[in-house]
Amino acid sequence: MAPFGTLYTLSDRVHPRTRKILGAAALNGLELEIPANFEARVTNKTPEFLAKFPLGQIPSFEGRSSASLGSGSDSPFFLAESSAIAQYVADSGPRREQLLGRDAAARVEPAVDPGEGKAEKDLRRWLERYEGHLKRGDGRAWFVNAEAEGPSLADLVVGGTVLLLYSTYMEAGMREEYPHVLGFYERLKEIPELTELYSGPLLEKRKEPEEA
Ligand SMILES: N[C@@H](CCC(=O)N[C@@H](CS)C(=O)NCC(=O)O)C(=O)O
Repeated sequence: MAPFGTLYTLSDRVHPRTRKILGAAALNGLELEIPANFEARVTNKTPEFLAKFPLGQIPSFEGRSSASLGSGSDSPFFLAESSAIAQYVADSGPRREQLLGRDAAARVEPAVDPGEGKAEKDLRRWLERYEGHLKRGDGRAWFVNAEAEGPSLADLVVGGTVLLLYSTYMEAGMREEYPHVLGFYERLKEIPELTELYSGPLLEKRKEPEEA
C-alpha cells in the first residue's frame, strides 16, 4: 500500500516536533514516508520546497490525496505546522475518536505545548499543573480519555514534552518529584506502537539551571 503521505523532517532521528505526528500515525496504522535525502536548512530552502511550503520550515507534510478536502482524489496538498499535521494524521485513521476525543474540550489540550523554551520556574509550574491533573480522583491514566480508551493526541503532545524534559533537563531525582507525570510517561511508553518513539535515553546528571 502506498504511504499515507510524505513528512519532510530529519531522517536520522526523531525531531521533537514530529513525535506527536509519528505517534498519531503509528496508532492509526498510517505509514509516513520520510525522504532519506532530506537535508535540514538545505532541502527546505530550495525553490521546489518553498513553492510547496512558503515558510520553508520542518516538519512539513505532503498528502497523496486530498479527497477529504474536496479537491479530488489525486491532487497533492501541503500542510505546514506540526500541530496541524498531527491533527490531520490523527483524524485520518481508525483511531480518530481515541486520538481526537468525542467533544471539543478534548481537542483543546493538544494545542498546549508549554514545555518549550521555558525557565525552570515556568517548567515547574507546568509540571505541577499536569501532576495535579493526573492525580485527580484515584489518579488518571490519560489526560482526556478513560484508561481503557488509550492515549489521545493530548497525551502524545504532553508525552513528547515530558520526554524532552527527561532527556535534556530532569535527572532521575527531579523526575520522581512528579510521580504521576512519571507514571504517565511510563504508561505511554508501554503502548507497543509508541515504545520506540517515546523511549530515552534519559538524562543521568543534570546541568545547573540558568537563572531566568
Ligand atoms: N510552529 C512550527 C514551528 C516550525 C519550526 O520552527 N521549525 C524549525 C525547526 S525546529 C525550522 O524549520 N526552522 C528553519 C527555518 O525557520 O528556516 C511547528 O510547530 O511546526
